[in-house]
Amino acid sequence: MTKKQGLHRLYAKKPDTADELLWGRKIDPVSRRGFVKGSGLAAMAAVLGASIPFARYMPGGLIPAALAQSEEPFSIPGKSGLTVLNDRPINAETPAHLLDDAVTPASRLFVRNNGVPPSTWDINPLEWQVHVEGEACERPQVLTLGEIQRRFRHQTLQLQIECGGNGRSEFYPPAKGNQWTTGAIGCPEWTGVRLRDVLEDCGIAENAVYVAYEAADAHLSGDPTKRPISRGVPLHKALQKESMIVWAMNGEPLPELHGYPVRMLCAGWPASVSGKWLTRILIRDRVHDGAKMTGQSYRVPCKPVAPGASVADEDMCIIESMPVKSLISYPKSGIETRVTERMSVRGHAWAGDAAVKTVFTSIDFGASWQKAKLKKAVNWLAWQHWTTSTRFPEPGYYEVWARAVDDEGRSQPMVLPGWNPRGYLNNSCHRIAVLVTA
Ligand SMILES: Nc1nc2c(c(=O)[nH]1)N[C@H]1C(S)=C(S)[C@@H](COP(=O)(O)O)O[C@H]1N2
Ligand SMILES: [Mo]
Repeated sequence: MTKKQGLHRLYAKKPDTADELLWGRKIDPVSRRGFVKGSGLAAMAAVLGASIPFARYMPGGLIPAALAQSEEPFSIPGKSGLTVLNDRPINAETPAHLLDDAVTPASRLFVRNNGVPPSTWDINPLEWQVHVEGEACERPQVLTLGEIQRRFRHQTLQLQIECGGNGRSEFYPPAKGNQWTTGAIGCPEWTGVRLRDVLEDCGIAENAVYVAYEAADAHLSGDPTKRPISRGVPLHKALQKESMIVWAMNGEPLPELHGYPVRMLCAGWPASVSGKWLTRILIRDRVHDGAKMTGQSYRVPCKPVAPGASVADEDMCIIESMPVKSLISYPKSGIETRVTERMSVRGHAWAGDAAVKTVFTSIDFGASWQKAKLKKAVNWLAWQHWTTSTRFPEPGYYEVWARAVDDEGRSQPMVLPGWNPRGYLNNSCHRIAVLVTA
């Protein structure tokens, strides 16, 4: 474990030096390409336990997936195999191979808490109150969860939620915050009512522009006047028929960690807009200005900046739809297979508010790509499943890379996407290590 982190740190600080130190790999400062050769190649092969047939395509500064990926034991009740990033507040992510289910079970959904969750074990969920109000609300109401369930039409949808910071750990210079790798994503099935129906019942005034949530969790400082998080979405997103107020996940009451008894859910956007332990819905006449809406939170530079640049608050724009992305959920990175065997590979792909059009895989570090079989989403804003199978030309160390393209032609990048101060929106290709034996 320590060794692996050391490796990451080494690469994060000085990728070129790390490369040279470990494998004698020199990187061309202009093209950013570097190829492992000679004794460096031998050293890398020794560490990986096999020769690397496509070494000539392997980019410089790339930590082999076999070394880059690691797991830690879990310690959160009800969460099996998740990697705990910190425990106050609780944050945990799911290793890629544990996200293989079509519908993410509660035990495998990542947890992101900004504050201290309320204690809800002894409440009567039907009496939980949600206030609907705000400058642009015509008929403010206090609705109990029981009333919400009685008065509005129910719907069940499979919807993906992904933390805006998923993938943050790869950015350099590093960004502060949870060092998510690939596991802050999931796609459970949710039951509730349309947010729109509730908003309309309370009257959306002409001047409404934003819909925001407030919640029952407490600020980490213990200061009751401070909120840990209170975010929202523009009115058009709140009115989308997939935007919901939910009380059940996969047919069960929401787990406490995921917002019991009720949460807001606006899929396809940073999951921070999906408020857990919902107490208040605000129909606002301005862009919401709650905790983690302003400053640099969940914002990226409006125009691209150089890595490490400091960006003024007024030049930061609120993140809306998440970018196109995919995950290899089978096999597990590090798998061994025989050269005579075809290996099946599968995973999921999603694209924020858009749909995924194509998924490609590569076994030669992105030099060539094969199209995978891709299914349509079960409903809008659910992730899509893809499968493919591949043969390896000779024994050795390989990486399988996956790359999704959305219906507007936008592709996942093979290298890191635009650096930003808080490390959001890393949608670079997921990759796994494969050892092929004779
Ligand atoms: N009330 C409340 N809602 C919240 C948060 C929070 O800390 N408090 N975290 C947000 C963030 S940043 C994310 S990524 C998602 C995580 O949802 P999950 O823990 O159910 O996976 O919840 C969002 N909703
Ligand atoms: Mo998040």
